[in-house]
Amino acid sequence: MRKNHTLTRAFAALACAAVVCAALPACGAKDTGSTTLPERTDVEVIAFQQPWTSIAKECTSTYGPEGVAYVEVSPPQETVQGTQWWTSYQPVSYKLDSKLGTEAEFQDMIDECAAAGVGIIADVVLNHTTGAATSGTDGWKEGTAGSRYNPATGQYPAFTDADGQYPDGVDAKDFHDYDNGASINGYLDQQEVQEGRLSGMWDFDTSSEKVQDIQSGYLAKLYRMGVKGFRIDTVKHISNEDIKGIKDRMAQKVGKNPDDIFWIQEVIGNAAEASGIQPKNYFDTGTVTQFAYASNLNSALRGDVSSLTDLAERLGDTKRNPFAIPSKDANVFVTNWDTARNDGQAITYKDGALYPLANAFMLAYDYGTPRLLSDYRFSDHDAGAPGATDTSVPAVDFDEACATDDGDWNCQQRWTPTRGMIAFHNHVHGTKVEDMQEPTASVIAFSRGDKGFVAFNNGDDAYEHEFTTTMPDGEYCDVYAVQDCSKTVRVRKGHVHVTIDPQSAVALYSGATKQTHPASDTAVDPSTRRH
Ligand code: ARE
Repeated sequence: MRKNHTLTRAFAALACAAVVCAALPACGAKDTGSTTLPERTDVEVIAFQQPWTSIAKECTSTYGPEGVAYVEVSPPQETVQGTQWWTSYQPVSYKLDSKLGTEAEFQDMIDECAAAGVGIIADVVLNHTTGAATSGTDGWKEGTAGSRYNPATGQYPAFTDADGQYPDGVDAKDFHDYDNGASINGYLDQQEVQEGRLSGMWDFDTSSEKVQDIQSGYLAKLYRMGVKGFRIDTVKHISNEDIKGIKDRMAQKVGKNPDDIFWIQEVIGNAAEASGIQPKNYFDTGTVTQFAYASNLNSALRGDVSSLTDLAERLGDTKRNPFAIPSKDANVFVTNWDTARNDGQAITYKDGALYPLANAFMLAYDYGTPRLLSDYRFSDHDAGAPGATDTSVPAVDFDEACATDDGDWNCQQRWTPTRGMIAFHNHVHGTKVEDMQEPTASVIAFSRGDKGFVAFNNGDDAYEHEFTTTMPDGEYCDVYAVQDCSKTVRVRKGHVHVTIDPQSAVALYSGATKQTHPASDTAVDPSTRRH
């Protein structure tokens, strides 16, 4: 059912004004006429393993008012059954009936998020279906929507297309048969990576017209429902020609220019691997994930944060580094769900204060489009979302889940530094990073034109210093520390004198001043705690 957008929008604005505005700098920043919505650019949050009904509510109460542009949802199609999170990455049909909700709930989520100003990005898995069964697990099985499939023979009759052109779905002939169904053993041979089986999963022959038709039909359906973009899983395992073929067909089906379709491709760059599977092969079809960004932040935040001064040049300048990804093509993140679960690969919520600090750097700096992660807490790599069964994940009430510091969910989307830095990011958009300063190895500071200033300290001691800044004189809210402007910082004649707490930051922007926050002594809502 379509929601009344005007009403929902008005409600979001009201909620913003009544509940969070005193605490949320972005509120009131841009008057769009009848309603007041925050500034919004390109910030994306991954709502990992969250049911559609829960995301819809979070769009209205949090993502919309705080200025998030996109929420990336876990794969929405039918999958194998199982409590583990990674069952989402083993599709058995493109029916929108998964552990995370039904097609009707998916549609409602798209509509409710749109009403709050937030676009949905669907994570889509096109490279493969499920693990090929070993002798102990042979035979027909059922997916989360009850579709039958046979992982021993490669029969997946429910992969039909919307037009009824392929009523029998797919079978073994529709998959690559590299080396008699061998799994990928290394990444030096492009053909092996793109035609072999990833972790033993049946690998679609994405060069075939039939497969491209079925998959582009699935994407077109999502687009027509209102999905605003796609995160394409495992793109380095699909040739760039095949990816282009699928995207072009999908664009044709929805009557759009392929260049106008937001397309984020998961390509894990690694200079030691085959040249045909590197990120640069995919710049023509969309943005690519910049895993080097996560690993650079990981080492810098645990060591010398001052080493980040030339990060954009190191990672983005293709003349300097043949494996670089230009800023406009890069999708950046501190961690995703994979790196978060692989010990030591990234800074995660388990690293305490370093995690909001790393995310704040990403939102303050100017390289790539930023992606945050809303995850649950875990100790077991494979564990599904709290309460997950073989076929469903229970709805999450984030007001409740985020009320204390030790709940099941990390609630990153509600932390004070997250809210403040999203607003900062949206406000300084279009300005350059200037006046870089690194007075010690554990401190780095810069301005964003005349619109923002930020200083980071990853050391164990507080650091007091007078920095220079290109911001005009004024008394600004420290949006990293507080939501209610109870802590301010003065800029005088291009100088700003601050004390930065250990493993913390100071952040100010011209949209959040003492004047725009009259209720500076308002108590902060506990559900919006820091971390
Ligand atoms: C699960 C089980 C396996 C089992 C398989 C089939 O864990 O034991 O064999 O099912 O039954 C996720 C999980 C996997 C899970 C899979 C399917 O992480 O554990 O397998 O879902 O349920 C490579 C790819 C990259 C991929 C990573 C994980 O290149 O695309 O591996 N990332 C995406 C997603 C994952 C997801 C999948 C793909 C599968 O983000 O969440 O897997 O859809 C080097 C290379 C990288 C390589 C990396 C790890 O760094 O450069 O390219 O990444 O090593 O091998």
